[in-house]
Amino acid sequence: MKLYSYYRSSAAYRARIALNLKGCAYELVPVHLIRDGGAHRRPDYLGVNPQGLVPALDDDGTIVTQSLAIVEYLDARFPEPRLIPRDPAERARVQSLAQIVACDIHPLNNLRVRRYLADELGLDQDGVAAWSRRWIADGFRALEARLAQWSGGRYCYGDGVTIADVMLAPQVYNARALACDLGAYPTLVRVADHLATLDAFVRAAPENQPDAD
Ligand SMILES: N[C@@H](CCC(=O)N[C@@H](CS)C(=O)NCC(=O)O)C(=O)O
Repeated sequence: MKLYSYYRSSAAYRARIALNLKGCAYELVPVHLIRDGGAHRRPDYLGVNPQGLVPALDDDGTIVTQSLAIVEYLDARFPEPRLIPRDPAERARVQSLAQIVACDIHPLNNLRVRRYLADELGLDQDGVAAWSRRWIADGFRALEARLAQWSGGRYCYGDGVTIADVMLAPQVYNARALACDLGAYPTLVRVADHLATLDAFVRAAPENQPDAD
């Protein structure tokens, strides 16, 4: 398998965690999002993902884009450890946690949105950072309420790793990079701190990627 990835991309970080949890060997294909205007905008990469976003997974010719779809694909293809429970209620719960991050926090804060705020709407660096912190706080408030009900203390849901953890860890990493105040989210922080000790998560971290510069 090949994973098109950029070390600082939190969506690619999710795919790396899932691949590691599943014990998959994969070749990492770096796609630099900044240098020379961004390799993700070049025709060769648009042939892989017409959205021009990382990550993209190539499993022997089967291309999967969108990190949630990549995690679901890997979970179907390599069932252990199961990241999406079979039970309909549990499944819906972990998906709802995952989607708070992937659908409601992250899309407001990705590179192209931050560039639009800076380049076209004229926000300065502090303004762009304040924007990101605002939407992270919004999502984290809801996550904290849910985790306080559903977490066993080490994972988002119950006592095992799920797709919700795969989404949470990179988002907390980003929040810390943006100096967000996480004081109001003790359960979320406890879970994230535990996840950060796990081998699959450590190996997926931005600073441990071969393309980190
Ligand atoms: N919903 C997509 C989001 C992918 C995404 O936004 N990737 C970012 C990096 S985290 C990207 O490629 N950004 C390039 C850009 O915004 O120009 C997913 O979950 O895979």
